[in-house]
Amino acid sequence: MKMLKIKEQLTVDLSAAKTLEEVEQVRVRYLGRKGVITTLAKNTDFRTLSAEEKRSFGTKLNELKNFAEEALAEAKEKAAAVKHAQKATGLDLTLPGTGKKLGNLHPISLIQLELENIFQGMGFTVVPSPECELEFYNFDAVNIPADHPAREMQDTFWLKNGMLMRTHTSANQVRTMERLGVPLRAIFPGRCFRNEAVDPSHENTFYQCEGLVVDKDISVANLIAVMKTLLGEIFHREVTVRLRPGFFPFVEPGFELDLQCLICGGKGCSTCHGTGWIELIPCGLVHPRVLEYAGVDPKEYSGFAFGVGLTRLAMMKYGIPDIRLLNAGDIRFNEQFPAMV
Ligand code: FA5
Repeated sequence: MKMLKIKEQLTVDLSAAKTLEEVEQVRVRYLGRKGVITTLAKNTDFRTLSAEEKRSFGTKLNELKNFAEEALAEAKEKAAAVKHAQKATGLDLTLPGTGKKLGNLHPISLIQLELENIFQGMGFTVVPSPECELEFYNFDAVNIPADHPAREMQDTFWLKNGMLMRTHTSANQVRTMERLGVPLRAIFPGRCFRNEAVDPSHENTFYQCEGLVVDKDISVANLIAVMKTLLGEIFHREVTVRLRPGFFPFVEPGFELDLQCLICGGKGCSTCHGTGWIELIPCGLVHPRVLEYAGVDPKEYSGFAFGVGLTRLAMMKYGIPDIRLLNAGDIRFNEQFPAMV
């Protein structure tokens, strides 16, 4: 075997040797009395070599020996460290896998990825947004001043430094306009927090996906077209929705888009509180004052915004009757959803 080949083969053999015993076997194979490197000189016919070739052979052989000794010492050290860790923790990292499949995506992640895909198809940018917010962006910038009754409906968790856990993804509206400028088409999905009683459809920690479009001549017709596309793509079937007036200080006019409950088919159940409807997507045209807060001229630009209840959307899509199942961390629940791809 040529020296280069020996070097390559030694490297391969050592990478497969995980235990101290296996490393020792490799040492014997290469540097033992009858080892490949040891016998290299014996098997070479020096009579056929010139003085220069003999010198070169000697240098290369020494280099190979040094390489082998260093590589073996390193492998031995690694194997000893694994053995030590194994002893200390009882964990054997060299054991083969159990053959079990990889984990599943949580239904919220699944629905979020699906939504991102749909909106990206409509030219929206997916914008990351902070969960811990300044009071200004969560409330004042979306036209909810300190004395506004809407603040009471969204009580939250306050931090000692005066910041808060955001109550809605609308907190990112003005931030996004400031960052990206207008015109813009963006969604910002994420976690929200509210200090409220938990029941089958309310959690203190839940997900929303905000959408914001600002451009010239935006109207309610644009908003309805986007909502229709969204629901058609999400449910792949006929669903019944209703649009009714809704009040939010940061939109004018404002609407509530409700979905007929898919758990009970509209008859009334604990998920929909007996009403047959689930409040799913509050929406409306961006209030001029919000545009002004972001430094956008409302005479030139208009826009629409919506806040999809991502958690409730997942419940409707996958037939999950109780919101508490989503945060329970029960692996048997997660395993019912499509595996990770
Ligand atoms: C808002 O949070 C507004 N920011 C939405 C909005 C955005 C309106 C843009 C207009 C324009 P609301 O408080 O209704 O609105 O919450 C929106 C959705 O979040 C609800 O329809 C519901 O699906 C979901 N949601 C609200 N509170 C909870 C909760 N405690 N648990 C689970 N989902 C909730």
